[in-house]
Amino acid sequence: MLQIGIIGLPNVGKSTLFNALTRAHAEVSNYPFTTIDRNEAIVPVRDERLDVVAAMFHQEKKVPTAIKFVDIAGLVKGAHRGEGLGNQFLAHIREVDAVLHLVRLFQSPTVAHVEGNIDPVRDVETVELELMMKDLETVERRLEKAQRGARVGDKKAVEEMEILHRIQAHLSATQPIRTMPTDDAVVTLLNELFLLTAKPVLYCANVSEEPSLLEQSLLETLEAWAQERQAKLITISAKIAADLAEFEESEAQALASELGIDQTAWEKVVRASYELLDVVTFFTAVGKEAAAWTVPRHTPAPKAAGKIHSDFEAGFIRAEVCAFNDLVACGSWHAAHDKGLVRVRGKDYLVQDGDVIHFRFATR
Ligand SMILES: Nc1nc2c(ncn2[C@@H]2O[C@H](COP(=O)(O)OP(=O)(O)OP(=O)(O)O)[C@@H](O)[C@H]2O)c(=O)[nH]1
Ligand SMILES: [Mg+2]
Repeated sequence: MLQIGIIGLPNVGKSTLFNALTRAHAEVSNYPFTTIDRNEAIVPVRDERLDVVAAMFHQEKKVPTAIKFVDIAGLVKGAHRGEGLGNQFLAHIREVDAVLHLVRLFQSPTVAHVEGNIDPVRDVETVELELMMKDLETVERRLEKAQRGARVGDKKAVEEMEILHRIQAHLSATQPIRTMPTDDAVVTLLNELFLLTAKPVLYCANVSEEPSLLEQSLLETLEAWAQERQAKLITISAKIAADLAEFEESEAQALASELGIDQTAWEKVVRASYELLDVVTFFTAVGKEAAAWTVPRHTPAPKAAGKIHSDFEAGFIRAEVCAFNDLVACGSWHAAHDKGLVRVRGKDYLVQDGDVIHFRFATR
């Protein structure tokens, strides 16, 4: 399951957004460090294609894919040294697949800003710097270990030191790891280090219901900042989203369109996260169950089958695949089959978004 961690300075609306996305009821208040322990919630991803697949195969049960959101405690300057809530919770960031970095733009006299005023670029850089400092610490600790190895003639340790120095230099130049040029050796080591700034990031500006001119210009500055870094940035109003989440889904949708909101915060976040993580969705229809699955783009068919059951991967024989659009155009699997649109694919086939797949496998 995809895990997305919401990070940012205290009081920027992380728990508000978390509640809006998950319809959970995490504590929200106008003082910093309201969230101490992380909040977690799993939310199914609505995908109309799953409804179509289920109807086509007359399945009663629909199993959507899901995303786990984690609302993490606010980070302040000095967090890597234990300022604020200490640095324990930085570990929560290690466990997620992607980070949603929430930045405050909304103005409110009743909600204090830890730095005294609203300055989104300064704020993202403050948080990012803390994560880089923490990563530097992790790298330096590993470097000490490698140095001890190198001293006693361990050749692998010498090679590792060279790579660690490269990683260290990158961080020291205040560059997050996600922007580092990598080769196989770097990737192997990075996989062991679980660095915080290696995570893909979605920046999310939390804007006012009615932004002032000042706020709009601050947003433009942040947009330029993100663009320079080829980073993804979306804008939402956590407050509106949370208010809407208090209503039943259909009511919320009606209200959203009345307010002229064409895409809800949920839709924006999910779409942007899928793009960021470069994942695709495929469908299966077996027995009484239609299911949607999320895998990284270019996942080979046996590995995708393994998402369903490890036996499927081990015993993989072939995949019978029909593109969702072809299936809809033909009206049934049978008709698609007659038209040659159900294709038999082998173990090298890379799963595409929207594939409807019937796996054939041998049981042992
Ligand atoms: N006007 C306005 N207020 C907001 C918005 N989002 C959050 N708030 C308010 O800001 C305050 C802080 O919100 P939280 O969601 O608790 O913030 P947080 O980032 O989780 O804070 P910590 O857990 O302390 O790190 C609350 O009083 C919210 O009602 C927004 O979009 N607009
Ligand atoms: Mg909170």
